[in-house]
Amino acid sequence: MRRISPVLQQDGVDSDLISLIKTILAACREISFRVSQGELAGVLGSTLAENIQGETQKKLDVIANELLKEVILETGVVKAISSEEEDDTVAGNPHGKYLVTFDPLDGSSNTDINSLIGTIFSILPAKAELAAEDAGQFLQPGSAQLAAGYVLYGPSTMLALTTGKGTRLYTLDKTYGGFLLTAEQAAIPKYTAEFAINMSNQRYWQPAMQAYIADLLQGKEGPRGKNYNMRWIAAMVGDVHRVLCRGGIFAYPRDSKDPHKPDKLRLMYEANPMSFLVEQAGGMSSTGYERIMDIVPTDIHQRVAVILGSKHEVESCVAYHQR
Ligand code: AFP
Repeated sequence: MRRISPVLQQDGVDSDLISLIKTILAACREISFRVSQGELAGVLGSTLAENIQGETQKKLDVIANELLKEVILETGVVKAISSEEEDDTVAGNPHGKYLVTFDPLDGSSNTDINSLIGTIFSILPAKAELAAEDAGQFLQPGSAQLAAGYVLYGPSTMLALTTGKGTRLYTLDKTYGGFLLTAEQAAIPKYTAEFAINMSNQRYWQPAMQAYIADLLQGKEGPRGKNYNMRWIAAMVGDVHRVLCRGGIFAYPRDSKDPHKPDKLRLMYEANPMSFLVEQAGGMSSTGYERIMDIVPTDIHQRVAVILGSKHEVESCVAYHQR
């Protein structure tokens, strides 16, 4: 089985970008170890703090954020970072070539129940004309991403990574300490009969999503003519991993539950990197009205509606929005 560097070299990835990716993965290996130690390492439970998103931070959120921040800034090739857990961007080397955004621990409410969690990251080109301190650096559409990936801390620790030449899956070999290529190319089936959505929000969705899910629930007897199954992991990283492995549609649509927060998922830390991975695996990603990776952000902590997965199913869902 092949290690990461030769695979990325073969894909023609810049050597600085390769070492940046490997540095991020070194931090993820450390997070993986601490996660696997659980209560023994005293990493479970909450802190007393809230992050910029108004969510209570878990101890692991803070640990993972500090680990990633430190190693990424030490590389010297990064001009600035933006983390879901930080109010503001953090400046690095003024001459750095790259920007990194990350969600250090996605699905953190799963930590205390020993369920799936992960780290999501995205790498963008730095803008030479803007200072490292300028958050405007990050206001680039997802289509500008140079690389994106997640590390899933599950029964095995897995990495999904794209640099724009397909999406590859790697598994952490804990005996040798590195990630080995275990799926050359993730390929999301075009058709599916599985959906993932938080059904408890149903009454708050917009009419298009209400109608779409209502039709899926009618199964064989309804307009879609087949029975659908449902899954919900409450960690996007786990739901997207399932979609990459066997297809499906994942949605976190706009809702009216909290008028101050119509969308839940974060564009730069969750939606863009996952959309890049999904598109590179032959899937599709949309808000229902536009391609997610075409959105030009106006704020680093912007949220967005997300519908992604098997191409034909996402197209069907988008059609309900366009009616
Ligand atoms: P946290 O990382 O704050 O736990 O949020 C996870 C998440 O943003 C995303 O990964 C899940 O798909 C979604 O929230 C789960 O939301 P529900 O609370 O509605 O299940």
